[in-house]
Amino acid sequence: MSLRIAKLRAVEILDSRARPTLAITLTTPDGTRIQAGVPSGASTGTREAVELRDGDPDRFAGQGVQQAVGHVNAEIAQALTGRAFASAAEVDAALIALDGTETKSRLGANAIIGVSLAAARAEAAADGKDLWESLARVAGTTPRLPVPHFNVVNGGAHAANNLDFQEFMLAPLGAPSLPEAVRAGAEVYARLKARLAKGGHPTGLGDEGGFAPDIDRPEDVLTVLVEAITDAGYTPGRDGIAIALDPAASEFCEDGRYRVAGEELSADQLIDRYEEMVSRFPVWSIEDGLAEGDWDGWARLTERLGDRIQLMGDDIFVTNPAIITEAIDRKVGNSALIKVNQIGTVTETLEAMRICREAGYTQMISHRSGETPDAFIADLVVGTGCGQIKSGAPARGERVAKYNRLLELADTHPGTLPFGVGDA
Ligand code: 2PG
Ligand code: MG
Repeated sequence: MSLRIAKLRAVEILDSRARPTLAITLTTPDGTRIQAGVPSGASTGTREAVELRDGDPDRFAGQGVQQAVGHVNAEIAQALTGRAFASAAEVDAALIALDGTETKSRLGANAIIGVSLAAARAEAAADGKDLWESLARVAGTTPRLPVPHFNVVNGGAHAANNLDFQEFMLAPLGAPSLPEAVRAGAEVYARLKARLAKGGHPTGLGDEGGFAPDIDRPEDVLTVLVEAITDAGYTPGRDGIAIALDPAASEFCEDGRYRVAGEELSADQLIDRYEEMVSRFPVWSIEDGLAEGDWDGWARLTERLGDRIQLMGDDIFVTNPAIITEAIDRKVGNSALIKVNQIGTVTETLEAMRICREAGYTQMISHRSGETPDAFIADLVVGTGCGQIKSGAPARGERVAKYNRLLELADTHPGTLPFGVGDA
């Protein structure tokens, strides 16, 4: 296979939060146009690859991405066009070398990931394969349809309510198939809306399409969720619909103290609180239960709850192969959230996932709170067979684009793609 880029073009577009991001168009010598959209987070880890933002207060309050766009259209296009690459991994290596920084800050991780996503698609096209099949070949993995994790209640940095925990997700672990899992998510979402309205809570939405009620205690949200699951006719728990949390604790941690619903807790008090939640509610996974800098707290959390539930690192691991390796050594967490733009290339993303697989750490592919309709991550989760994805609520176009792509793959590959979380 030979991957050639005839033309590379970036445009400044808007993401789902009215903030600028990049759309990339890669044109191959035969005229095929391949596109990619770049996601962007709000509750970011401090060690993520660095997005390049213009900082010009007169445009988009400093959030413009004209410099990143300019880098794609000039320096990156110049370096990549007209060359024959043996693989998308070679394109990624060229991007990393061209940028020359540890954090992709010179050309911008947003510019680099956009080109990397397009290159992965170009590789699939050159091979005559679907993107998920091509990614499975590159990663050496067995494809599988994942359990979608629907973020139905939003708080923290994603909503203007009093809720400190950022995400409450429905995980239909017991669903017999992907379409049934999607149906379960949508049906509970509707019941939840009705329950919240009945309880006098506003049913406005947060950034990821989940409801943003003014409920401040996480336990009270969990109670309503269990009621909504039951209302919709499902069984709360791992045989039916379980719950996954992303407190995004870095956002409410200050000087080693955690502020939850007006209370100030130590890491150990918060761990006690999680233990109680896991006992009282069908919580099967907690992401970023403690802050990204609290490695000792994380180790204690893992010791206490690691054999009962999934303890997933997002802000703390930032999809970084070196950090994940350190975490495995220090017995921190047992699972990693995977976001392509946290590390900045598809190749490094696949490497982070390989390290997790070899250590028995589970993985969940994730969207960002700022999204485009690009459904790349749906193909990524299927190809890598890691069994879990989160893409927000079963509502809003940029969120359901991913779930709908999964539905399409389930329909076109009946019987050949297994469904479920699988093994680590
Ligand atoms: C998270 C993500 C995605 P953001 O914390 O897991 O839900 O949020 O993209 O804002 O970092
Ligand atoms: Mg997170």
